[in-house]
Amino acid sequence: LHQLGAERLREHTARALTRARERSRTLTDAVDDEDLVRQHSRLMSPLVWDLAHIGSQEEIWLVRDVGGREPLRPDIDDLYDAFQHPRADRPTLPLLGPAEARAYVGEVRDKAFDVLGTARLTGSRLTETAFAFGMITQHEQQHDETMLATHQLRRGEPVLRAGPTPPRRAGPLPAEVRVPAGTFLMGTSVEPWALDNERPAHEVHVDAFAIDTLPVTCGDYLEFVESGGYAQSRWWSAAGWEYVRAHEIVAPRFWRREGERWWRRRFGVDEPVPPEEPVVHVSFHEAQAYASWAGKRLPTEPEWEKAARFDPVSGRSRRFPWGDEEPRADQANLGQRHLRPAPVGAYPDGASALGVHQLIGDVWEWTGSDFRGYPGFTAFPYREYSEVFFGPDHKVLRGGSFGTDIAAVRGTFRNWDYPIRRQIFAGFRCARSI
Ligand code: AVJ
Ligand code: FE
Repeated sequence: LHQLGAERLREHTARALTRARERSRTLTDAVDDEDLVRQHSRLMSPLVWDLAHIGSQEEIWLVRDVGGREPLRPDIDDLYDAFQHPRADRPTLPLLGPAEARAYVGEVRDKAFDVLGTARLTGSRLTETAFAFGMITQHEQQHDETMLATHQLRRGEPVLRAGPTPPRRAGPLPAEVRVPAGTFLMGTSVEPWALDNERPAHEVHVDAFAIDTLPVTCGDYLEFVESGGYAQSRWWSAAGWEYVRAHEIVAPRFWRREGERWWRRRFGVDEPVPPEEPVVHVSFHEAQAYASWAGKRLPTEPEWEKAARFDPVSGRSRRFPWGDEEPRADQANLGQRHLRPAPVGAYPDGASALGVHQLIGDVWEWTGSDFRGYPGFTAFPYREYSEVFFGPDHKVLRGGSFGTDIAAVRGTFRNWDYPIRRQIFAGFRCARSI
């Protein structure tokens, strides 16, 4: 984006915004109005809240802040401020109805395009490389992934459609990749749409480690389940053990045992647990317990990023595992193109320089690290994006899932959540020190 002229940058940005809106529309038009306003889980907002919240953030940042235009609906700022109302309370608020919410986001988008057409794309950090537009594009895509998770929690007939995933294409792969000790450049100071928590770039020393070539599969995970892993406290942290006991958790979310067989529900369809797919809908605690049962541990965040970005030949850190180019469909399972992770080995063209597969796409990967600011972190453009979440309460996830758009993931991208959360599209891979 740094290289694009202003006109090309405008076009690129407009296309990214439009793609996000098409996806929001798919997710919200797939269900009837009653379903849009219903709360499908106390962990989630009604879909109609997400939709108007997308518009509200766009109004605040693009229309008012960058564009300097008059507010459209200052009266609803508070309703759609995520910090004012916890998700569980959102259905009781006097929210915009489905028709009003659709009209509102459309009006905001018209104004935002007007601003994009006239804004100077240099000068301030918000307009440089159209950052504010990139931030809002990513914000909409993040909520689209959240809405996709709401769809997964919703009961009833399947309403979303997508093509089948590619089969395994890779030949036999080593179980793990060994990474020698040394420094690499972590984070970024140049990625145009990188968010504050990815910045700045900084040298990090990483001790020698080994990391799994592939994410942990359902088949792998089933061995842990069948060997009584959920009933043996020795694999679990104190907090993890307390959590699975208190909630009587015995398998990943959406799994169900019937006699000798395990089934899972996937967007309204019941199917046998697919042994070759990365396991998904596990909490950090479950990931950690599996890793200790396997004699390993979760990778730290620097280990994960080094495995993904470090090129041992040039010594550089790449934007993506495969290089600096945006993801292609044969490199990563992203963007809700498929409604599930692909089998392991499906994306040999997406492997990193070190030979690690499927780091981007398929499933978010829990790391062992707390969410914290990098050395030199400065909150931008608002403290509530990242900074207020720093600390031991949130664990970092990396790499994006099948439900993450290409605009909202890259080698430096950091996601975070509570260690008990399982409704997100999260899996993991293991690592160990050598
Ligand atoms: C980065 C996915 C943790 O959904 O809470 C959405 C993204 N921030 N609106 C979230 C976000 C504000 C955030 N995550
Ligand atoms: Fe938001």
